[in-house]
Amino acid sequence: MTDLSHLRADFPLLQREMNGRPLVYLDSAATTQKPLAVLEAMDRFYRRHNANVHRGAYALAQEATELYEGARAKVAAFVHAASAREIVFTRGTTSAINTVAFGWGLYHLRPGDRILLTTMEHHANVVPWQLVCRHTGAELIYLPFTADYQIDLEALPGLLDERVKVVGLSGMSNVLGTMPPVTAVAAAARAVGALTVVDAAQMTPHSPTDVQALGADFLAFGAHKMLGPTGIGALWGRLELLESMEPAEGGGEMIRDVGWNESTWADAPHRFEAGTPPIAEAVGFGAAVDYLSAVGMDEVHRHEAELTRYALERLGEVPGLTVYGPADVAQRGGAVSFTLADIHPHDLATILDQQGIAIRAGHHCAKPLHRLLGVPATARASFYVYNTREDVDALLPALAEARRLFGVS
Ligand code: 7TS
Repeated sequence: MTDLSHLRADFPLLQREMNGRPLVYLDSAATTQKPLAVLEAMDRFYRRHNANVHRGAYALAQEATELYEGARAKVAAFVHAASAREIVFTRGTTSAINTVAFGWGLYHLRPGDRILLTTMEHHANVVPWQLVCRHTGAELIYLPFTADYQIDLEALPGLLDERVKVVGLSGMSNVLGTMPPVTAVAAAARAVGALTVVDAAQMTPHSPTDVQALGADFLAFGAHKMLGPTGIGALWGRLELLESMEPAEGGGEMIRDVGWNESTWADAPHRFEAGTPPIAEAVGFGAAVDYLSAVGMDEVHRHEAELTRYALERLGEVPGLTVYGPADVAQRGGAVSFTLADIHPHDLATILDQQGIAIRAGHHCAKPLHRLLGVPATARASFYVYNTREDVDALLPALAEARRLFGVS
């Protein structure tokens, strides 16, 4: 097994105890813990370099601007963007998708147009499109998934025709762990003239991302699911598309000129960054991608795949436990959702919490998907670089305790 256990020492929070037990953190799909390198970079920024960006003529403001723009270059390199200008800093994945929906969708969609999403999308890749449909008269259609929780590629040609203007899909489902063939879907979308928007909230943190090879048009992701701070994320977009888009938010920093009634916009990406941006957070984001690059994204992926395989194996030993997601580890990532007999997932999470284990329970912001699964909620364990086999092992006695308490035979 790839041994990344030495990394744990970099994460102060993982040294904590919870309910008298060493903390076992299995909720990285919700947010990841932060290494010292990120905490220190942000601390150093506020202690030594804090000033507003893009405005000051003085040296300190230039330092802050260089750090902010330097972080953009790091994030661009991390996803292999052709230029740092293709990276828009946003509040997170959600606001990155909204930037596309309200900057492109609102201006280009018309009645009769369609937006094709998958049935496993997070609300962040559903609701912005619903809002845009209300304004434009476009309609949503959905690509189903198969019995093995793969997107149904056989159904794709029947749904994807010239009426479809946008295809939106997540690079990895936060519930099922499914990793759809994004490159193939983007190519099919391109063939009918549709743009592809990839919700990479759960993709970019977990394996190497190459936006140029992917063939999509937009990619949305957030720092906090990849060791960085909350409050910042990125939208990657093809430069010519970004340059043709309208800003979804107006204010300072995003203009070229402002008159009493009309204004003109700055070039991309600043056109989409109205107001004072999250500067320290950008610095933290840059430190996070440096950290992940030093570990190596291939290594990160291998580690998680091994841990996921092990988790599926161990969870398979628990009577009455159902996993929702592909059985084949090659086709899925490290978010493992499950139910245990008829124990409510919230009860499960509470019992595990008493053992110091943090898992998520609920609909994970994917209500339509849970309706299809036929359950109102699932419990979910999710993994990242700092997790170990021991973390997975800790689940077993805790789940046995839940079965005992609820009298599951
Ligand atoms: N898309 C996917 C696939 C996600 O998993 C999430 C967050 C988002 C979008 C939204 O990201 P945000 O940072 O803008 O909120 N997913 C989860 C989760 O699974 N549990 O908590 C947040």
